[in-house]
Amino acid sequence: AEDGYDLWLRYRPLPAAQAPRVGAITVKGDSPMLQAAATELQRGLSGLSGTRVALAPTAVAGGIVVAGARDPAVTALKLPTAALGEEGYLVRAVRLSGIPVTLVTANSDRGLLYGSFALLRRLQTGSDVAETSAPKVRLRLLNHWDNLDGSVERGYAGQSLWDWWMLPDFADPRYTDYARANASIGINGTVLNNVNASADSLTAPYLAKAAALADVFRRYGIKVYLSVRFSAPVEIGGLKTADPLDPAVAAWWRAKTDEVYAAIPDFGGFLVKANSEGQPGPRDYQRSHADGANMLAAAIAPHKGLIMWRAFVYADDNPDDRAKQAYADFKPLDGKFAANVIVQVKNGAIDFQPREPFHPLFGAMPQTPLMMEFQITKEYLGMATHLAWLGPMFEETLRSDTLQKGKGSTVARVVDGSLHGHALTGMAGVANVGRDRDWAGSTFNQANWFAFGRFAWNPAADSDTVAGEWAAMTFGPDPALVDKIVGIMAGSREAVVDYTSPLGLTHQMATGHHYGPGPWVSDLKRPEWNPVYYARADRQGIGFDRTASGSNAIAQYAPAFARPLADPATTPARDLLWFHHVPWTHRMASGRTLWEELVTRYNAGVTTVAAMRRDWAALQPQIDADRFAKTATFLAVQEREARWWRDASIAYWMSVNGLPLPAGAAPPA
Ligand code: GCW
Repeated sequence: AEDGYDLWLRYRPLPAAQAPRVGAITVKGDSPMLQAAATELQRGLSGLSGTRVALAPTAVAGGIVVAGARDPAVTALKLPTAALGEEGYLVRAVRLSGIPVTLVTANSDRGLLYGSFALLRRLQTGSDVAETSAPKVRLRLLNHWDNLDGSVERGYAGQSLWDWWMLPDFADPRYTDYARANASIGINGTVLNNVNASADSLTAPYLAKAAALADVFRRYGIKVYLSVRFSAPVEIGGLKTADPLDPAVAAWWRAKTDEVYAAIPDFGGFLVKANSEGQPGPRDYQRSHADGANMLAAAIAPHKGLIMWRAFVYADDNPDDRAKQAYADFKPLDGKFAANVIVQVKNGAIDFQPREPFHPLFGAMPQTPLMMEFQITKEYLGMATHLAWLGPMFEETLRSDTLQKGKGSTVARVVDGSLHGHALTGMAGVANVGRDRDWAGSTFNQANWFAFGRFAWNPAADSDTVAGEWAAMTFGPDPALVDKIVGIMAGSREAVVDYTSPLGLTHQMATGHHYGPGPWVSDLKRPEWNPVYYARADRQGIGFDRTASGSNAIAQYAPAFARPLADPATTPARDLLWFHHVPWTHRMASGRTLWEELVTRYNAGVTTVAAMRRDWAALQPQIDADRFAKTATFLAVQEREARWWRDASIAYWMSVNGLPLPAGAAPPA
């Protein structure tokens, strides 16, 4: 039975006409990484062709050769390998010393591994094998919000993959499959533990466990990183303070960092959540985020390690508008961070909502490397059950033009470093994987993991293309089937926006677990925990005024970007209520009133999910029984809950505005 364990590395026999006919696989070199490449190619090609493909010491006509660009036979071909950099690859049909082969070449073993996976992907998707590619972003990392007790914060796919109890002695074979999946999409690092970090993760026993994981991941080109708790010197170091400017604190971190590197020589670095949601940080000692980051940066610099400092600050001294806080805290620190610090910024200024305008920090800190943080796990988008393909969300954010250096100053160009000339670049995705057989809680959630890797490799990637690749690898390369699956995926995130928080509404979900509607919630301790804080609905109107007459958050964007946002008429409808408080009678470009439009959007969300469900049902003959049934069940849940969201939200708005349900917009039963 298909249980989804294989993810997109599914390698089932292709139809005869498409099946690869490979003489043999020749991998020149025997480093652990090249052995991993050889094993993967053999497994993949044997699976896809339906016959066992042999490994051969020398090139065979019609075979596959994996060889570095400095191999004399490869050098003789004068291929454009210089442009591949350290991690890129080239796959091409060539004559190698006269023998016709498919060549995978690169400047490093890691590039050869990526090229091997790329070749398999091309075969799985029925594409021509020729491909030249290099990543545009240097750090392509998963962030696990995994706790040491095995629970996963905002995880919906079972317990943590990391069996801390059995580590370091027993390395579950699953760790290897995790590494294979990540390497296949170019992910080159993983932060093992939750940003709400336990200081214990830095104690000797846990460092040994992390080292055992690093030993498994290394041959797949994946470095290990840890989240650290800023007050660790107090909690596990016996110091009285964690003040970053206290020499004893700095000395403690230096010694601790040396200990980390003694256990894991190629350790990547630390990720820090400080002074946010109750976490300790430098502000506890009247020091700045830069003081904190730079102290850690100095400790790790001798090892060439990195500090990823999160800009998701959300502290008790929250100003008039939560959306403004990160910019207010970090913008003044531009240029003050050490060279091995990168500031990690969420895609939007609130918190991973179904839709947010891009975070105003992107493009606003030219002297500071900024990395993107996306959430792959669907905390606010229906967790495991709802089908929400995040490709369009990644694409929408990355293609947004900040206008900070004129037209074309896209978020993608901030993230890839080209806008302000930074070599230190990165993208982090909050992982959605756990111990479920299918890793991600649902088949379609696997697609979001895949998409994250593809967009981190190339922030200019195209969502539909990525969806097509994933669908072909996951369900087989029949173009008609792939088209239908891509069709189901394409509108799914917009549907979630529509049935939960249309037209720029945000943070309307129920308290704590964040599942299901809660627009009426108003009694939580902190104002910005309450949905009513975001919608600001009353008898006259709805929406959060972020123009000059309100919080003026729009002033945090480049003037050219902010200008149209000052007026509801020139604000995109999708962001209207994010930036404006408007009367229920406000006339939309569609000709409808805002109230009519809102109801129309809620209905559209439900209608789309119903259509997704019908389209999936029609695919039953083409999909294996188990994966078909689970998705069908989840889509039924999603349709029921889309109606719940819509009906509860509309009923609540009616209790506020006193308006009848718009004529002609009655929700379908
Ligand atoms: O989205 C919120 C989550 C918290 C999370 C926090 C963060 C890890 O609800 O669970 O904590 O963001 O990103 O730090």
